[in-house]
Amino acid sequence: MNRPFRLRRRHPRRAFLRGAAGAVSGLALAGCDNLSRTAWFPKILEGATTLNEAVGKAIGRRAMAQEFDDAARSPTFRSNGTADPGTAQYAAWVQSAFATYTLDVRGLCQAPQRLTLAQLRALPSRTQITRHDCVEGWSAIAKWKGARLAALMDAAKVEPGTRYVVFYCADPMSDNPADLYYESIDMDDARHEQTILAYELNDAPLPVPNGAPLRLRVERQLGYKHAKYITGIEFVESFAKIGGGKGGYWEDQGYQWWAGI
Ligand SMILES: Nc1nc2c(c(=O)[nH]1)N[C@H]1C(S)=C(S)[C@@H](COP(=O)(O)O)O[C@H]1N2
Ligand SMILES: [Mo]
Repeated sequence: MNRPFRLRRRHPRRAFLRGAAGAVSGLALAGCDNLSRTAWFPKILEGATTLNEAVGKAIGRRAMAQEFDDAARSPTFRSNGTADPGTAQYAAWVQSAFATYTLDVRGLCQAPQRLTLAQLRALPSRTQITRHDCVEGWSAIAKWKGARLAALMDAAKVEPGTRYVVFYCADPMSDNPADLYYESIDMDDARHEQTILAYELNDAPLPVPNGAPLRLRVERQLGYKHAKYITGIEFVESFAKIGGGKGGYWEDQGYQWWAGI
């Protein structure tokens, strides 16, 4: 657990428990600090998440997240986590207004891609007004436009053995420049109608604090699954050998991989 203090403060343990507990929140929150010291409490948490996953699957993974009309949009959409990757490479992309940026698409596919932002904008797109829910206890409604991930997968000719899509990000999470934010989702979420690689927020190019030039919207999942500053996408059958092996930066710190809402 080599994570910087600033990040620990933004994701306090208590807020994580509150988000992850979901089904047991009524029971658990009153005595959260005491309960978390007992041996059985983490098992309950685990059980609740597994139950959520089972319920999610029973309801149907294709079900749509709620969409809203323009009037429901929040006055602003805040930034959370990294607000600027702060690397020389990223600064150079900003300098070029992302004309020099490319997205690297690789892994289990017959047609690996290297796409410019213009090429990403030319892919079949979707626009949606949805609510973002962060485990820290805030939500906001905004309009997103982006390339459908399913369209990109078709262009790349993803192999049948693919089980997960991994998203590699530009922002280092510690002093180690190789310790980059990353995330992963399964095929149900990857091919979901509302899963897009967003390049616009509220009718404007995606701002730097919200993940410019490209961030994931995976509307059936909590905020930390929505990778910002995406530089690479990989199709894999397992994420066991990627990063800490748990499928995402926060998952490697103990968050659940499944964050369905
Ligand atoms: N690359 C990267 N992606 C990220 C994060 C981050 O720190 N780095 N934070 C996550 C979290 S916890 C949330 S709630 C959302 C916040 O998106 P926003 O900054 O547009 O509000 O991005 C997610 N994706
Ligand atoms: Mo979050």
